[in-house]
Amino acid sequence: MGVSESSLKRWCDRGLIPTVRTAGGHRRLPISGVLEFLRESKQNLVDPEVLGLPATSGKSEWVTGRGRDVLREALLAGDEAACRQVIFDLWLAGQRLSEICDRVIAGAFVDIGDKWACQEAEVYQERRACEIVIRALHELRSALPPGDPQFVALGGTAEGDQYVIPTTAAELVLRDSGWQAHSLGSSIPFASLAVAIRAHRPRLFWLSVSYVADPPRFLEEFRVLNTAATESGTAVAVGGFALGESLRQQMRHSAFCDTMQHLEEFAGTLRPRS
Ligand code: B12
Repeated sequence: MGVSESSLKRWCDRGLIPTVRTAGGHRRLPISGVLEFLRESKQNLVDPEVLGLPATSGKSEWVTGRGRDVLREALLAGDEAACRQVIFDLWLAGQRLSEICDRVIAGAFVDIGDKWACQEAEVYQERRACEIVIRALHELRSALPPGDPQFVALGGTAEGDQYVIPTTAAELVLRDSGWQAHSLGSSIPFASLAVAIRAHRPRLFWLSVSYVADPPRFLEEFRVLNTAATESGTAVAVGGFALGESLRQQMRHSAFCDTMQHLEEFAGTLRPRS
């Protein structure tokens, strides 16, 4: 952080940074607590590598709009360090993860998808971009606290839907709100999702829907999931760009959310933020 040892000790002793004392009396600082402090106090992280984080530009004045453009160009160029830098800079500057996912990451991918459709981007560039973002999201995950075991959330995508980024984003956004959230992954049969709900009885289940091959079959199988959720006292949130108006109208569910920010708000009604 580039501050003196005495300032750091003072902040620890005032409880601003969570501290664990070792048997020998040394202060030990969990990384998630240090990061939370940095985000709230708007302190700059001078040397992120010390915390095992990607190098940041040191800029805390990033705005999400510019972040989308910078991320898109870095993703297309395959510049992984620059991609991680944008995402981490925004996060350390105190942006909600939901906003980073909705406005920066999803925005950059809309642009990449459009370029692909216009043959201005190669398939390999799109696939590489997915790999890079997934790695960055996993890296962020390890920097977040594990979440409240009283509030477990599970989610994923249904069979045939190969999209990994949105379900990974939902996991992170819920973790950022204090949930113990786990993405089960992509392309999972509805029957198996129902088994997971019955086995773990989560408070919340999210289904991310980016691809539906056969809408009538999707609707029929979704009922299996819904029955398991009702019996387990699980709220269901569905979202994703493949859920058009007509599909939505035929789905009985607890909440339809368009964005990660909506998911965060809905989750907040089940678990008010302390
Ligand atoms: C990456 C990608 C792929 C990759 C995914 C790889 C992976 N491992 O994840 C792969 C290669 C699998 C793929 C395949 C296909 N793709 Co594709 N793909 C994309 C791309 C470029 C990005 C999608 C993405 O991950 N975005 C990032 C996430 C974070 O954003 P998001 O999905 O929009 O999610 C946001 C919201 O929808 C919402 N949300 C999403 N889920 C949920 C869930 C909940 C609970 C909540 C609350 C909110 C929420 O919040 C998110 C954040 O804001 C899009 C372009 C685009 N416009 O999005 C095309 C795009 C979606 N693909 C498209 C197509 C055509 C296909 C294929 C049919 C191509 C083909 N002919 O094979 C296949 C179908 C695959 C399948 N069976 O699933 C078209 C769809 C056109 C349409 N409207 O139908 C697009 C729009 C490209 C284009 N411009 O034409 N694709």
